[in-house]
Amino acid sequence: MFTKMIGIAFLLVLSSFQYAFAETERNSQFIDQSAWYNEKPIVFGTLKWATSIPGGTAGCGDPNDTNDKVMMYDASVFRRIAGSAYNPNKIYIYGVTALGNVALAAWRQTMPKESSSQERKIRASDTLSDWKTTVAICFGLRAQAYTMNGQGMSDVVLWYDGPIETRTSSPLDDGTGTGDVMTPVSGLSYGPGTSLPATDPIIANKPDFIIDRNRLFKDGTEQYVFGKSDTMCMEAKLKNIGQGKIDNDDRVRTRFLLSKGYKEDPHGDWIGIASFDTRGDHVEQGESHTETVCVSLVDKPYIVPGRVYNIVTCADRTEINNNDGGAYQEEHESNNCTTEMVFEVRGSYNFAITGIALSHNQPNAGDVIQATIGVSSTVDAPNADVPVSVFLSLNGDWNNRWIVDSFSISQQELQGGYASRVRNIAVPGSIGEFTLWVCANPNGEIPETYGNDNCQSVWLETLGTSPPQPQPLPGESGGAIISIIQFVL
Ligand SMILES: [Ca+2]
Ligand SMILES: [Ca+2]
Ligand SMILES: [Ca+2]
Repeated sequence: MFTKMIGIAFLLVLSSFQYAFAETERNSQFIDQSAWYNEKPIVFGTLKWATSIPGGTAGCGDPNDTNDKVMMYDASVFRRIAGSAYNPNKIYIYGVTALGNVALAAWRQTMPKESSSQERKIRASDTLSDWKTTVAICFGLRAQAYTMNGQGMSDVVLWYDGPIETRTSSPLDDGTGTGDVMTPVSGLSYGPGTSLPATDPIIANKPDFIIDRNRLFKDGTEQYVFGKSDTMCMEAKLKNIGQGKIDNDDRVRTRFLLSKGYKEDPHGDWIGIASFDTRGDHVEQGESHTETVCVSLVDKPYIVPGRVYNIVTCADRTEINNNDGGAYQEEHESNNCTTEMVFEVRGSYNFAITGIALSHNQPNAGDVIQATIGVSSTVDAPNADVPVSVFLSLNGDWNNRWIVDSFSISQQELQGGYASRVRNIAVPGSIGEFTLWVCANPNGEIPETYGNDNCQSVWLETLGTSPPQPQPLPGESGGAIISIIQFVL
């Protein structure tokens, strides 16, 4: 059965595309894999059910096929920032982490072979040259199986390799220095900070410390996307560009100062995340000294998954706040800090239905019964409300289920890792044996680390010959089913 379903999904992929493409230039429905290097814009994708995409086949063919998913990428970001220089052949796909690379390689194996080259290429359902393109790439049953239901796909990005006409600060930040962005739409602004020119008058023949370069690393690779469980390494290149020096045994302190969002916070809100000291004889006139400091993000309670942060690195920074020029007078004090080094800390989420208890397993046809539903949230606390859907089907036939209730559990309710709800469910008006399914995050809108625990089911039999009319409960109106009890353990 499973093999047959895979075959069907695969054929649908084949039949839903046009095969004409140019010989010399890449067809704008193909996306090649290529390594991303920093400061090129990237776009993250979202895994959705193919049938949840309005108005289209969404790249997996049959709109009635409820088993296929698609990865959605907002490729219009590239067009907007590249302006008239935009070239869809400059869009590439890349796994930004090892897990992403594995998922991408597995996913690629499910793509049809091109007859000319016997090469497997990533096909998108929409042409990349459109102005408002959201690219959908099929994620059929085989891809789901190969990638453990999409594990790692949140680390597969599209990136743009062409010249950029305009570059602005993030539209998500108002520039007031209090930006706290929950969900960045792209990695456009992630990357290292740079040194700033001096703005104060020179005091001659003093040392002049600057941070010539600062970068972030994970496992020895420069990067700006981390998981909460990662170790983040901060590198700074301290340089003395002045005519003077400090004593050999004296030490100059460099601090990494953390803010929320894309822009530095008011300096009173800065958090010193790390620092290092450098001996004077390592930064004599013209010399530089590079140091790397690593921190475990798990140990930093102020780092919350699902958010963007930035680090400003400052030389001769004895105090986190009110530094007053630090320990040493320099030719310039105004050039000691870098611009913002922006990075994202990704959350890892897993939701599961932990139990379903029905008030009656054998109600009369047409009755309203109560279902008590337990939902768990493990790994990181969710940064969005978690949708839950309740389905019924005849005799456990998942493919012919219908939805009877849906609701959300707020992220606040799930902070403690578990929430429970009692829902009123109107059972079918006909007599028969049914299965009641409850699924958390049923459309995969929040990428999860594990997808095989999201649904549970219970058996339900309707009895009787003359079904009573469902009685509205207090607060119920228009036939809507409402929650009557909610609590968090
Ligand atoms: Ca300086
Ligand atoms: Ca100073
Ligand atoms: Ca799950």
